[in-house]
Amino acid sequence: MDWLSLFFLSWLGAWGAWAFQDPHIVVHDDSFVPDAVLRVTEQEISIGCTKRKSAVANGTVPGPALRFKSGSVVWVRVYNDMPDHNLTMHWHGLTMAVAPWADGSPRASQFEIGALFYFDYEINLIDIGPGTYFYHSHVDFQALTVFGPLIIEQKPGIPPPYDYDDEKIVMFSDLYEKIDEDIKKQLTQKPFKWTGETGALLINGHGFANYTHTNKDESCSVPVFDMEAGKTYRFRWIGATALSFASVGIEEHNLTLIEADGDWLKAIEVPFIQIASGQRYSTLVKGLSCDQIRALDRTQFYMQAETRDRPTSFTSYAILDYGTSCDFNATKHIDNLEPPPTPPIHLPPTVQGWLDYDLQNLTPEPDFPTAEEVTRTVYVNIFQLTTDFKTKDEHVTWLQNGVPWVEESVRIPYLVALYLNGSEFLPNYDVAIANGGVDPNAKAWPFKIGEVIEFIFENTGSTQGGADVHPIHIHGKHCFYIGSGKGEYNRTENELKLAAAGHTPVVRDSSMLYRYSSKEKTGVKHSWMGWRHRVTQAGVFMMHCHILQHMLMGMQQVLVYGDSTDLLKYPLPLVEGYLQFGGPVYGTKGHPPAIVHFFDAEDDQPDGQVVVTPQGDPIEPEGDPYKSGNYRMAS
Ligand SMILES: *[C@@H]1O[C@H](CO)[C@@H](O)[C@H](O)[C@H]1NC(C)=O
Ligand SMILES: *[C@@H]1O[C@H](CO)[C@@H](O)[C@H](O)[C@H]1NC(C)=O
Ligand SMILES: *[C@@H]1O[C@H](CO)[C@@H](O)[C@H](O)[C@H]1NC(C)=O
Ligand SMILES: *[C@@H]1O[C@H](CO)[C@@H](O)[C@H](O)[C@H]1NC(C)=O
Ligand SMILES: *[C@@H]1O[C@H](CO)[C@@H](O)[C@H](O)[C@H]1NC(C)=O
Ligand SMILES: *[C@@H]1O[C@H](CO)[C@@H](O)[C@H](O)[C@H]1NC(C)=O
Ligand SMILES: *[C@@H]1O[C@H](CO)[C@@H](O)[C@H](O)[C@H]1NC(C)=O
Ligand SMILES: [Cu+2]
Repeated sequence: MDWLSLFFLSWLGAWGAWAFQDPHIVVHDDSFVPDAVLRVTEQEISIGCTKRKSAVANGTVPGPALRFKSGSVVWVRVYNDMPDHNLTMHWHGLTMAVAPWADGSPRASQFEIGALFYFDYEINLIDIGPGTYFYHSHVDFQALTVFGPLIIEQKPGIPPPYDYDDEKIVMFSDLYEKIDEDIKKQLTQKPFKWTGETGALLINGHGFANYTHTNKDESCSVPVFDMEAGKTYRFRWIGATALSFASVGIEEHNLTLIEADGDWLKAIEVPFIQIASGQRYSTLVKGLSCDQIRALDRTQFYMQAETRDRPTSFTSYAILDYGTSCDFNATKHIDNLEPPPTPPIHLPPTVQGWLDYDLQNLTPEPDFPTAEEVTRTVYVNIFQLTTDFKTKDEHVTWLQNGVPWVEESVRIPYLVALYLNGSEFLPNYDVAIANGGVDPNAKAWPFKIGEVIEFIFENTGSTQGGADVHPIHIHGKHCFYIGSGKGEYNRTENELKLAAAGHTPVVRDSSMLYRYSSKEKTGVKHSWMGWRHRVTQAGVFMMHCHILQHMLMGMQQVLVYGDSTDLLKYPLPLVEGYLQFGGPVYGTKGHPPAIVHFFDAEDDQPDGQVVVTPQGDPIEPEGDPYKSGNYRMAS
């Protein structure tokens, strides 16, 4: 037994299991076994009949599904096996559950995982209920291809509130022929060049791209979902698209919505759903009976998905196949090697405000803030600015109250910078209040713990007189969705709608800012979407449009919750490993990471070698934490 283990044992003896309640550093040597591993590589892969050099998780699009049980603490090891690119993994919808530097939002809370490093993400599911989530890279345009389902399952022994026999995952994504680097360059350099429309609306990585087909392989097909007559299925729908907003329906089958963004819903039967990038739904799909199948003389049915609110609409398909489950051979048979010649179902155009005031959680969240309780309304004015239109210097950016944010906006992640130099790096609260909520120097949006916030996103006519749609996603706490509408937000009017609905608004992490036409006068408020929530937990979180192109063009916000006392709650010696790109918390060949276990106390004992629980004092912020200088920008 080496000295470290001896030290560890005596330390354990002295402190007992209680010692684990404090965060402590553990070296993740060979004795540490993560709950799941993802390896991200860059390779030439075939998607939707098209060969493309892509970043991929475990070699496939989508990456493998991760399944964890509600009530546990899990570790996911993510290897960046790409020699030339940074990486992070974001646990979409689960931010409040991840350790302080494990959300995967680059330069907001943490550094990227450098090339050929790996990072162990700690996810605390103790208080997270079962639901549908996904993981994706948050660097550059990588989320086009680096993503996969993340399913939180029921706690052992607790049945779900709805009965179903089996489940299917339907994950939507987009496709471009151009590689990520070119897309980023064209969107951010002068002159601006738009990516163009998606080349496909892929379902679980399958489909037929709108490109000259360069490759015929298994992905070049209509995906098939095997069904059994009379069984009820839970379909988990995941919007992992870069750009596409889709309407989806299934021939001869209705859908019963039972979950949105990880929370159970009161069941609502619908003929189709609309799903935007970042959103998730579950629906029950009741399998047809053998009598129905015989009467229809079919055992196969199309699922059809169509993109919306773009200049062109892309249609894609999947097949629900009952096979021989009825001992009946239909005379009609469809082939999955090509799409149907004509779309079999009619899906309506975008329904703006789809189910806005109808969705309700099965168990309403108890702390919905009423209009009277709101302490601050933050109007987020969203505006697309074009400069030097049609010249060699043309540049297009998305501004939130005049401020764009991209990864390159800052050199050091805010939460790292705060530890390095205390409150110098906090956005200035007074400056922000005077500027619609954002400190333009820090490029961040400060909030005090205890504030009750109403976010109103305002979609305004662009420089060129256009209006777009934006699926807004918030890391951190999910928000109460108070609705959306045309023109300007009118609280009086909306309160009447909420009252008429007669129930607590649904909780979401991704909601759609709709448009009502593609044209709008420059600067005119075209439409709005609203969220409310209480600021309870300190941290640095992101809020952004989930359209990857828009993100690269500046449509991201950094939210700083809490003052420096709230934020700097761990002693410096404990967290020093996070404060440097490629620092000790990042593993690489021959160097196992030495990383903080924040949540083990609530779960079983970890593997790995406990090194020491640093006993340093928390960092004392100097002076008034809100009156302290500006965040230094990247030079
Ligand atoms: C990903 O691939 C690695 C090996 O390359 C494997 O160990 C791991 O289990 C895979 N992850 C999942 C979730 O299947
Ligand atoms: C990776 O991230 C680090 C730290 O933010 C940054 O300095 C570096 O330029 C990035 N590398 C690439 C290839 O983007
Ligand atoms: C779907 O629901 C509609 C409206 O409730 C109903 O008219 C229709 O018969 C249902 N279709 C199926 C296949 O259940
Ligand atoms: C497919 O590509 C062609 C040629 O680039 C384009 O004209 C058409 O609009 C595209 N279709 C869709 C649905 O985007
Ligand atoms: C259906 O077709 C298969 C293969 O041709 C055949 O073996 C089977 O007997 C048929 N079943 C019925 C119920 O006709
Ligand atoms: C911290 O801030 C002070 C005052 O602005 C500056 O002089 C110093 O260099 C900073 N230190 C670090 C480590 O950034
Ligand atoms: C808001 O709506 C109320 C009720 O419809 C109306 O009386 C009021 O004039 C509206 N306010 C604005 C600023 O339009
Ligand atoms: Cu957007």
